[in-house]
Amino acid sequence: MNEQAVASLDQLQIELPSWGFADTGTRFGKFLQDGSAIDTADKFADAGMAHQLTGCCPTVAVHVLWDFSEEQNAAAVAQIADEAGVRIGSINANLFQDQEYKLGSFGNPDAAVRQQALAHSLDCIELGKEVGSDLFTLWFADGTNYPGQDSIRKRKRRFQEGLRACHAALSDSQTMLVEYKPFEPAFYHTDVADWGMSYVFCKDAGPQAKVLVDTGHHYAAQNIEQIVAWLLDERMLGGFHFNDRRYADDDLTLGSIDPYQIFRIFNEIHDYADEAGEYPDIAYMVDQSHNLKPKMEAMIQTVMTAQDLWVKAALVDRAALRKFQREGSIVDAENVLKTAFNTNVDGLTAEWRSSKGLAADPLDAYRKSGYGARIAQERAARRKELGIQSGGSYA
Ligand code: PSV
Ligand code: MN
Repeated sequence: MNEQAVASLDQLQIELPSWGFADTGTRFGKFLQDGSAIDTADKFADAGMAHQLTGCCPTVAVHVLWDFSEEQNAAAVAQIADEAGVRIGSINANLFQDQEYKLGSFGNPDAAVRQQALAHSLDCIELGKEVGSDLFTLWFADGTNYPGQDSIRKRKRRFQEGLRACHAALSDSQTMLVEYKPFEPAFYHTDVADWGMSYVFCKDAGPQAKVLVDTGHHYAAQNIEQIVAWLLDERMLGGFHFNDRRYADDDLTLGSIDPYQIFRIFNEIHDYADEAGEYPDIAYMVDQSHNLKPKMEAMIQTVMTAQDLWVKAALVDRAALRKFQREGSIVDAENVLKTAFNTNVDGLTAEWRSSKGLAADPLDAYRKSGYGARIAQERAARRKELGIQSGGSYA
């Protein structure tokens, strides 16, 4: 079982977000870090370093408005990625920042704004084709803040129209991922508020549309592993955004609040694979922007946590679990999960890393590499030259 669990780590390729390396914060404040990325090349360099240390983060998610520009076109960003030893991963549309989107993008009551949102989405799909990225990711800030502000049903139909048009533009190899979020920035109703709405939209749009589960985008008591199990069974789970949450936001480190929950999610994936004979095709992506933790360390910590919990979930004794489930031995069945969760897997993750020529502890290797101090010094100096405000001492 141990060997299988170690080998299963090959299935867990984790995409890092370009936006996770730059200075970001909450709407109340940003705490700047000297070592944070100033430009796209910095973001890719950091992601490349994280991949070099962990061996499982070969792609980087990009946010179109933040990573591409007139001067920095698809070919230029692809070249930056190549130089950093990684590839461009999912293409994330930005349908929430422009002034026109005050009343929404795909759901906007004004047809001209909906057209603008669609045109941007189609550009993202084309960009994906140009850089060889097969994932097109959609998250919508759309919704309303007050009862009566707009027709919920009309907005739903406008969304269906837009999503169908996106799907029609996909190449055969492209998948469109539709993310949901219960609230924020819209607080009365959100157009894609939960997995059911995302599922309905995807089914309506076409076979290449799948649901994206951001682990932070759920109400507190929601059973996320059940959502995952259902989506797996329906072959509708397209990907994850990894993070954790406490109250309202989604930017805490994966597994920092409730590691057992992530274990239970991974358990559903291993269980599915055990039954199906193969792992499902899922995009595992990090979506975290750290305001307090040093960004590189937080990213490496996230990847290591994901690997730990993945291996623990792979250690679940499925034969025993099925037997206890058949017999109705609830205590024993639950203990099968707990035993796996409580197993120390440091030796197993180290074994996988050593088979790839990696250090047993990537975080320790990062700290010893001096990379953090180097980027803090170099970027602080560059900020000074550019006249950009510099941050604190975090590396
Ligand atoms: C929204 O909260 C979200 O989770 C979406 O995935 C965005 O693309 C990402 O954060 C970055 O804003
Ligand atoms: Mn997300």
